[in-house]
Amino acid sequence: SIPDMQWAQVIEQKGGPSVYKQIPVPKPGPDEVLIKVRYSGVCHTDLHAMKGDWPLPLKQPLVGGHEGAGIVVAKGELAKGIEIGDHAGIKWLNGSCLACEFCKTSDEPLCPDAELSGYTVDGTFQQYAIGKAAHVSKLPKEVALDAVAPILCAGVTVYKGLKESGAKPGQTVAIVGAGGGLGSLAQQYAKAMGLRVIAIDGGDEKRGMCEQLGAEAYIDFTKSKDLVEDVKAATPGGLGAHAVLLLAVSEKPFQQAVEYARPRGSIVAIGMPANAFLKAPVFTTVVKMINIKGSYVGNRQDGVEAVDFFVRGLIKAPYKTVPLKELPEVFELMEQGKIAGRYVLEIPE
Ligand code: 8ID
Ligand code: ZN
Ligand code: ZN
Repeated sequence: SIPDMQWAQVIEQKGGPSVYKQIPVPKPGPDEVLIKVRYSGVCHTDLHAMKGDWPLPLKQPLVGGHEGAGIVVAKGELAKGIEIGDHAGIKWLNGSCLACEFCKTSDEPLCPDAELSGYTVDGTFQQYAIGKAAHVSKLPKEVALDAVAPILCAGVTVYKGLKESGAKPGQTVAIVGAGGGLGSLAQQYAKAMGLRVIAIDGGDEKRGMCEQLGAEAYIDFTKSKDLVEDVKAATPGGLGAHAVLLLAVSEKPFQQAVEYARPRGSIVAIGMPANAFLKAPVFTTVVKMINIKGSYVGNRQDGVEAVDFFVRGLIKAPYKTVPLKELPEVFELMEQGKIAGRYVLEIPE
């Protein structure tokens, strides 16, 4: 039976902190499902939401979280294609209008009426969370809910970003921020897609992890004397990377990537450091025919495909599990750039 009250992490005002407290259990609307969340990954976006450092208004008070995996326990009368008892995941895109031109052409993330989990609507850092039936990800019952949680944002996002990069099997992708949550999964998706990986991040713990995940080279941005030359030297023929995935939460790599991208290469901006700008010399961009673009989560089918890679056992990235009440400690480590891989919160039963 579904209780009236539940435990949640609640951000009461911009800047935080996130407070562990009891709040009412929400009721699903006609086109929604209620999911008993068992695990939720912690994405750096959740930290941006607590800080309120993006130019996008957010709900207050707010329950964060958008990598939630659990079990459907209630549904509205219009919720189709999903049943009580099914395993399901809530992603960043909690819902969209399904009627605008973007929704109709499988660009739901661009929907002007998109609802965002843990940002414009309450997310998955609570025992019971709501998602639109059309957008929740169905998960096979044999899949472990803790391990699959990070796929719901980090996995989908980097899989889509790699597709958007246009990199083909055998080509080289430089992953900037490779040691973080998105980066660790990006290395596994890249490998599964037949790409060669150069990992860029800082510190020896991340070096060890990246080497285990299959990176052919690890470049430590905190130690390299000439990062551009080091990245180029790690690519076949020294020509530069066919694709660069920018996942870091700092501005510098967004202004540097054009220097080590291969001629005709692509640069995909995914990380969203606050107040940062993409800047590239026009001359270099033109004469190298560089393609610079952004990539924002994925559509529903990208979600299906990203989960499918995971279900087939192709994606194995490290994560650590801690109880929901320890979210503030996770945010602290994240702020300091000290997390290799992902943290997953275990939600109390
Ligand atoms: O749809 C999207 N575009 C989307 C989806 C999900 C997340 C975008 N994001 C954004 C988040 O909001 C955040 O801004 O992607 C960014 C990365 O999220 P994350 O992977 O969850 O963050 P993390 O685990 O903290 O990893 C960041 C890594 O970047 C490294 C850090 O050491 C860390 O490992 N890093 C930094 I900060 N500066 C670096 C630099 N100069 C760097 N790595 C290389 N060079
Ligand atoms: Zn996210
Ligand atoms: Zn729409």
